[in-house]
Amino acid sequence: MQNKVTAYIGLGSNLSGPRMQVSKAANEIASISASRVVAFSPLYLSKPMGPQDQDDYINAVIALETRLSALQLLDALQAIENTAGRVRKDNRWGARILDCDILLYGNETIENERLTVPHYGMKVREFVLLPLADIASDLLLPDGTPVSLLANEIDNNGIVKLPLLK
Ligand code: A4P
Ligand code: MG
Repeated sequence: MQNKVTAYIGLGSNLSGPRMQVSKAANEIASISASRVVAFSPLYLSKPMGPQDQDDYINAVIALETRLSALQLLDALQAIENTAGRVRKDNRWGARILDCDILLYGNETIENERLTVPHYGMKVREFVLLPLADIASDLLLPDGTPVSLLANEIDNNGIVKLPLLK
């Protein structure tokens, strides 16, 4: 088994009870083998990126310490998406029950048929940068860019941080 790596996972949902979907996904991520959740950001309510004829999204980011390889982690996340009832459609950026993206995998840059890490959109998405900065304010991307700098500079697009549920 390989060394421990901290991976950051972006969660998004805008169908079938998005808050519940994201909370349920967080619980399932907590039971991924050889892994441990080290932080779970607040939930955010964000305007849809892409087609506007869809509901707002719930987004959050989880930090996961893992001994799985990046591809093993992707398999585990896709199984969680499938269990949630995710149906893959051809409509780019369309509504979805659950999206689990690997934003970062340690300090690695990965480019293969199944994975692009850092996630290709993460530097320009407020619904990724704000929750990520909440749980990893000192983090640098593999190219050296501070997450806090990106989070401070991004247009917030009307995103709202939700209060923690009591
Ligand atoms: N893949 C490559 N790199 C990665 C990675 N780093 N993490 C591959 C996860 N998967 C990765 O993914 C398609 C393929 O990407 C996978 O089979 C995997 O091998 P998918 O989840 O089936 O497709 P997708 O998520 O619909 O595509 P895409 O382009 O990644 O969607 P996005 O870019 O994530 O956009 N608006 C708001 N407010 N909040 C959102 O969360 N999300 C989307 C989806 C649109 N608008 C949104 C939000
Ligand atoms: Mg995805």
